[in-house]
Amino acid sequence: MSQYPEARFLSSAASADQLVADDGAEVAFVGRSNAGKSSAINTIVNRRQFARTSKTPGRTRLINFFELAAGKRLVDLPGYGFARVADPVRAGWERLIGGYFANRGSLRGLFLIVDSRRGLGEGDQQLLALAGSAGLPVHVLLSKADKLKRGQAAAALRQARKALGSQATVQLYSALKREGLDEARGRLDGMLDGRGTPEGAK
Ligand SMILES: Nc1nc2c(ncn2[C@@H]2O[C@H](COP(=O)(O)OP(=O)(O)O)[C@@H](O)[C@H]2O)c(=O)[nH]1
Ligand SMILES: [Mg+2]
Repeated sequence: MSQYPEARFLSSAASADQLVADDGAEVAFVGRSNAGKSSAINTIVNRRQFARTSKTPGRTRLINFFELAAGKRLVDLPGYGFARVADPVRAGWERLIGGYFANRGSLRGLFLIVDSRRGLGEGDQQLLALAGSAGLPVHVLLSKADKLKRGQAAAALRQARKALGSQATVQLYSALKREGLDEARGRLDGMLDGRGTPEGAK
């Protein structure tokens, strides 16, 4: 699977007019603050500090664009669900992300990062609804799976699959143990190459 050795940071956007040119194909990573999004990006792209990991959740409020290869981008969206973020900031988030989902021609799909110990939260459900309205395929990474015992992890996967139904594909993922990498990379490449949802993936 691709590891994108030429991957590089492009730019950050704080508003819709700062997005990079809407051509080629891109996949956006999104999730609750602290879910493990930056860690997932770093392992999938195989760079230690590509997207920064943070112990201060909710700090990054920007859309960060990375070029993986010519005409292929990975987009790191700001996290949500952080209690200390004030309401006006939250409203700005919804406007920025909602507008981006609805109007971005090059956006092929979303990776939704969900802490496997917490399961799908309210913010995740809202995100899934936004993605559904925009007709975007979603792949869920149940992150930090190394923190669960094998049986618990299997139960978390079953439960998420049931809750998601046909809204998204889902897998277990551990950035720490580098588990689930091949499946995640395969799904990322599939979205970027326009192969859609793999048969029997749900
Ligand atoms: N045990 C474990 N910890 C993880 C994993 N992924 C992320 N973390 C930790 O969870 C915290 C938040 O991770 P980060 O990637 O910054 O989350 P983000 O806010 O969603 O970008 C950090 O302390 C990470 O070290 C994982 O797979 N296993
Ligand atoms: Mg992060």
